[in-house]
Amino acid sequence: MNGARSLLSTLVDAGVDVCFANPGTSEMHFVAALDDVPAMRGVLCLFEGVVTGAADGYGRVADRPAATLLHLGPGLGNGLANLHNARRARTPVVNIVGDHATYHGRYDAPLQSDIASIAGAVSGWYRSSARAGDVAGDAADAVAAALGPPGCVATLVLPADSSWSESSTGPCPPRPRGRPSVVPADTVEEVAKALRSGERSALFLGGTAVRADALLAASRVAAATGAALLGETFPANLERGAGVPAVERLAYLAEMAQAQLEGVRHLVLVDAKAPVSFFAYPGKASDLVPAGCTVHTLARPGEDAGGALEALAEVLGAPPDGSVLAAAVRPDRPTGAVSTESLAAAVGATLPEGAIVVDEGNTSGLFVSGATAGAPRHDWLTLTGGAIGIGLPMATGAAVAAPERPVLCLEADGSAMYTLQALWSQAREGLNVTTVVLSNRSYAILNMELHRVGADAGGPQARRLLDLTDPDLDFCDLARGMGVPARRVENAEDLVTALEAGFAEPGPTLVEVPL
Ligand SMILES: Cc1ncc(C[n+]2csc(CCOP(=O)(O)OP(=O)(O)O)c2C)c(N)n1
Ligand SMILES: [Mg+2]
Repeated sequence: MNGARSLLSTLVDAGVDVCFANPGTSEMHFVAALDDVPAMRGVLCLFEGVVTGAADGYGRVADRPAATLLHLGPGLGNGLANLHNARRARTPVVNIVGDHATYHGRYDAPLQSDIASIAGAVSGWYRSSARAGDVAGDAADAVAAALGPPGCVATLVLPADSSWSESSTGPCPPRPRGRPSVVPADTVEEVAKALRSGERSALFLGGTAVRADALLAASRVAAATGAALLGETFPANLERGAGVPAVERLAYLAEMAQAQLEGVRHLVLVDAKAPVSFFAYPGKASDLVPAGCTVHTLARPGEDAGGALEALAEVLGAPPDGSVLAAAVRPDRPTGAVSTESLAAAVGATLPEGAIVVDEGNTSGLFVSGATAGAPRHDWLTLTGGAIGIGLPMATGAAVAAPERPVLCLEADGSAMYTLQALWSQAREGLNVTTVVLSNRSYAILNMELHRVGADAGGPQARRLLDLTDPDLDFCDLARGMGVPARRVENAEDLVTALEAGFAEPGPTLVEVPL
């Protein structure tokens, strides 16, 4: 057995059985070994940003890593933005980067580059397997590191000779799975004391604390103490909808976030960082914690946030059935023109039970969250790291992780164009993804930011850099060219029909919504 085969077997034994891949010559033995280890599903993606975004979406939904396969430094670099988003989401990813054979490096062949530096920007764990006999053990370590908790991008570099040479060891059994550490009772007591003070308080929830079980406990705490429930602006995977306690997300715009936090004297972080402004603006605050507010940390990443919230609820004497659940309410099916409001209502009226919503709708998607608050229970995946171009790949990975669940991808037009190739992988793999392209023909948010940062009003040259016309993008033609059926809708009735058809039919569809 060569190193590549020992790698694939080790990954599969550790529960990593999907590999999103864009291979090159140095990865050929890995590719060849896929036929020896059929339990590993290889999914070809036509750009590395699709590979890495799909691995992120898979990990957020499956709670275990997918593998990537990337081609040396340039392939890794192409995938970097979505690895950055995965790092922010604390998604487990086993990031495999092929490299030249160890002895070839000193010749400085054209594809030679500083892989360690590129990987360093996003990796919580990094190793290069110097010998074929090391590969399996390194792979088992990579899976354990990726899983954490907290999850991270674990980058394993696979030199071509480590891949093709005979392994002295064969596959390696999985490492014991790490457990989240228990939050000390003292910490819980200290937070309970702050919440009992009678001063205005809020729980600030992120990471694992926005999953349903943790939200149930958080809601008990809120009901017992009057504390507000606030969520991170961009959660990795927020469970929401009818029957789940609702959490208000902190607004993207700093002044709106400041209004939400105004008067809060105790801010309790639960698997979240203290809130900061997304960008700096001249003359405005970066730190959004209000003056006079004490920040308490109930659970850090890697700690058992759900368990800590339950312990807190117990210490506070909150009744077990004290959570407040979102009621089942849907907007009426909208009629008339398509607008950001009728788009939101159409999604709210049709979203099926168990759906996964991938939200890269940006400015046009603003109202969808409100319109789906009482829709049947669903997951909401967002742009954790602010690096656009994740939506279509993330939807691809989510659909591979949960083939029985419909995936809705709300995708702004500008962001769609970064990684549009994901549609081809969705068609090839027959994934049930309904992509709604929000075609406002603009980098709309940047038009707004131009003013907010205090830059000059923006003349024609500036506007030309923020505008997506001339020529217009035809998303239906683009989708069809990659094997995905598509239609453009001109009114809300057609949008409702298109969404229902998209959810019901297997395989991908794309709906272009001119806004
Ligand atoms: C990787 C990356 N490149 C560039 C940007 C800067 N950026 C932020 S929003 C945006 C345009 C968004 O346009 P679109 O996706 O159409 O959403 P809209 O603002 O129109 O709602 C750009 C280019 C970014 N956030 N990430
Ligand atoms: Mg746009």
